[in-house]
Amino acid sequence: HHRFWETQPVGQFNDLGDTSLPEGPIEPPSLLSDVKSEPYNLPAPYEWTTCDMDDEHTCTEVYNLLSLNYVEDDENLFRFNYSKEFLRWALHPPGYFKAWHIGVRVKATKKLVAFITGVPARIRVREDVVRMAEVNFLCVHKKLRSKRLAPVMIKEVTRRVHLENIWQAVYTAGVVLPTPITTCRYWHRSLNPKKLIDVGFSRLGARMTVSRTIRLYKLPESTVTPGFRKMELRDVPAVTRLLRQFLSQFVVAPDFDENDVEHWLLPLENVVDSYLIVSPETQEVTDFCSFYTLPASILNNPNYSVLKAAYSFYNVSTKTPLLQLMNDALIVAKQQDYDVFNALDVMHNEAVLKELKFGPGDGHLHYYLYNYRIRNGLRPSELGLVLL
Ligand code: YNC
Ligand code: MG
Repeated sequence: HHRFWETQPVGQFNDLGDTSLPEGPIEPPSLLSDVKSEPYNLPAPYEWTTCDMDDEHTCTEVYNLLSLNYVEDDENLFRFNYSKEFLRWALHPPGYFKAWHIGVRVKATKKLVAFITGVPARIRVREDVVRMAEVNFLCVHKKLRSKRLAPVMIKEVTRRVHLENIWQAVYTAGVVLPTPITTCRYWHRSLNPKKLIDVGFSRLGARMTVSRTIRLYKLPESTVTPGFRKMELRDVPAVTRLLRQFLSQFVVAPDFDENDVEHWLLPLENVVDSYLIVSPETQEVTDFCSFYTLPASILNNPNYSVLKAAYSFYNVSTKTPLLQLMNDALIVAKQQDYDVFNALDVMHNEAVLKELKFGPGDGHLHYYLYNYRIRNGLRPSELGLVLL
């Protein structure tokens, strides 16, 4: 039973398998003049705030809230530790709206205690390119949980999205809500197995020793594909063409233009990294791979405080096999001292994860659309979208 979600225009569990329901928007857009012009009411001790992430003090407040209260693993060993640079990047794509970066403060002390964000995106669902909000970073301070603050925050971000004449959204969560369009699994590739075992991220396999494990995950010192190099500004047009062509095969995928590619994929230190392969013969960009940097705080370990994790982002292989391309990504991640390389089983990833010595994680990542129905549900391999 979902007291809040049952009231929202999302696919409901009861509707699953009902082939009479059409695909597309669940509710038509309202008139903009009918969108509530005042924010939703918060419980009396709290007030809304719009977070200017360019403001160093505000950005630090958001960083502190998330670093202490955002997503943890099931065993509470790790907590996501998005960096300030990462948050600014994630929240400032082309055409972003500052009003969609929403905080809640305690009136009396001005302490920031909750947060939710949206950023605009064009998402293609089959043939239709739909303007959507990507909603992320929903967080309520640990001391204010289970007080039904989250539904108010979701309604408020929805209101502010509607004010921009946008009526759909996409989001991911580790919890099951009505109803996922697909459910993906994270896979993990050890780069620093000794540390991963020490901090409880992985366990020593049966009949394995630490030294055998280190040997198992050893990678070459340098990348193997000729023409493999970091992406530069001048590559934006070629990467955009390559990526658009590649993403066109998936049922749900972003509709990236050159501005989006420059923002989301041009390397930004400790935030996002992209590499490509230029054919030595034709000078064409033939292949592309990328990952973003999302460290995790290691909770209660005497020896280590941070796990440095890379997350596979978008990979396009046309000439170089995906296996070799992602192996080169692993090699550069290892050179840059990442402890682990994570990837979802989206796009074509599943086919290469096992051979690259990724192991399946526990826990799932569910993908959702707001106010857009997809009839049958998708396989992870039909999804061409990675959120942060
Ligand atoms: C969640 N993650 O089911 P029902 S992911 C959505 N996403 O409602 P309360 C969630 N809904 O079931 P708490 C959710 N988690 O009764 C819980 N809910 O209908 C639902 N954790 O509210 C839940 N960040 O305030 C229930 O719960 C209702 O105090 C209960 O707060 C929840 O960013 C939360 O995991 C998650 O900080 C804030 O537990 C809190 O527990 C917390 O009593 C740690 O809420 C951090 C964490 C979530 C990461 C993410 C994506 C969010 C998507 C939100 C939905 C967007 C919809 C589209 C809006 C734009 C539309 C347009 C156009
Ligand atoms: Mg609450």
